[in-house]
Amino acid sequence: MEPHESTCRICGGRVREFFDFGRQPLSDFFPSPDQVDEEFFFRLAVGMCDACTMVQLLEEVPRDRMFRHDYPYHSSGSQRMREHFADTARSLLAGELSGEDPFCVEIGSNDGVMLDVVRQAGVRHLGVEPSGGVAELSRAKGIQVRTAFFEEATAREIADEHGPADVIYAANTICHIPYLDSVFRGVDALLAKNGVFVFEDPYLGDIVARNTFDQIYDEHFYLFTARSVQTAARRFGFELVDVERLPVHGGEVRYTIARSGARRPTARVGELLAEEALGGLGDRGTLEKFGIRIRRVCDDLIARLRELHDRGFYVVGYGATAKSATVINYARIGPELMPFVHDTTPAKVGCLLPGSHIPIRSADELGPPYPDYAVLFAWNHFEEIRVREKEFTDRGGRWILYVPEFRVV
Ligand code: DWN
Ligand code: SAH
Ligand code: ZN
Repeated sequence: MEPHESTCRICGGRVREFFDFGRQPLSDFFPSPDQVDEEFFFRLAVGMCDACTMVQLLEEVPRDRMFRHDYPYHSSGSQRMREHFADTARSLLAGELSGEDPFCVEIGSNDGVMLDVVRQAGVRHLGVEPSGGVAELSRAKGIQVRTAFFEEATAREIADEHGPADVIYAANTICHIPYLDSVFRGVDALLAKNGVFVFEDPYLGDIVARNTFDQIYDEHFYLFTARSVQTAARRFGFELVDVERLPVHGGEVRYTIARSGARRPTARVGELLAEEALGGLGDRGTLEKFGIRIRRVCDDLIARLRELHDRGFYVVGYGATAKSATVINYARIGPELMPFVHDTTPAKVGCLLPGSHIPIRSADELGPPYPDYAVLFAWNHFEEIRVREKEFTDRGGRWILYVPEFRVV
């Protein structure tokens, strides 16, 4: 095999690289100053399968390195996401979970932000969450959760113990699982005859359109489209029966999958497939052009940060996101240009950003005195953050956004 190729995890076809971010650290391991020797690096490169169009990473990071007891991301850390997941739970409860004694399984339930609403409704549920710390947090709320990776064997055990699931739901998790074949076989073993497998993940169409290239990092093994999800589902005896575009995390799609023949696909499926074909989302040329824009945005960002630094301005970062690892390490932003990144997550504060080792300070320490500029690495939470940090801009501070391109607001 050529060095810039791999074998498709779904269909065995040839995956050809379209962008290489080089050597990158684990995005969600924020070392304390005495842990910097423990960092793990890999080559972050992304390609598309010639045969089934699935966009995927070329190198896989072992799952136990990423999803550990101390996994730092807490889904409840954003007000908007709390509302999003409460709305999601309510709509499932009113629809697919409104039958007699329904059972809901969530893959990647994290701190229980979605399942807590299901629990409050008294509906049978089970979270499957390998990261022990966040699983523990949800258990403390009274949520049923199994500390495990969802895969075929786990699903069979759950089916044996609890019976079939009416809904298997996952948010920002299925794209994290390279062994998607095992996930589909597990869904086959666990899902009720007329049940649905519903999952939402960052959408390649939005990533390309909005240039949100930093959605590419170790945990995001797949970047889905309706076409690639439909093709994958069919391989395992399922059908894509609905799609819904979601505004969260910079643009996602919620896919609804049912057993083949169980449900008739909605018109929205055909519409999104047509839109993708029109936009050339399955064409290499589209992705190669996206790669050119990634390089340009990162070159521009580092040049502007150097210029601001040389002119004596004080620039920090805001949001120690997993995404930030990609942009910071690819553009080579270091503590000399950006002495701190501020974040509200207690577990991240006092630690360092992966790779760059920029120290993380709490959001409360943003000021006063405030910096001149703050680069927003949590651009997906801009509306919420600009309200929270109103004093920063009231006192003359400016936000720097780098997607879709560099701009000061
Ligand atoms: O897919 C994933 C998504 C759902 O969450 C995971 N692989 C990992 C993680 O990705 P991320 O770290 O890029 O997610 P967020 O939601 O963009 O992270 C926001 C960060 O910003 C958190 O560390 C909390 C912080 N924050 C803050 O400092 N002030 C957030 C808000 C809303 C704030 O006001
Ligand atoms: N659903 C939450 C969490 C997303 S972060 C949200 O949307 O905010 C991704 C989560 O997937 C992490 O909590 C991680 O531990 C979990 N995860 C990773 N691999 C998994 C697997 N094979 N089965 C179940 N959960 C998994
Ligand atoms: Zn393939």
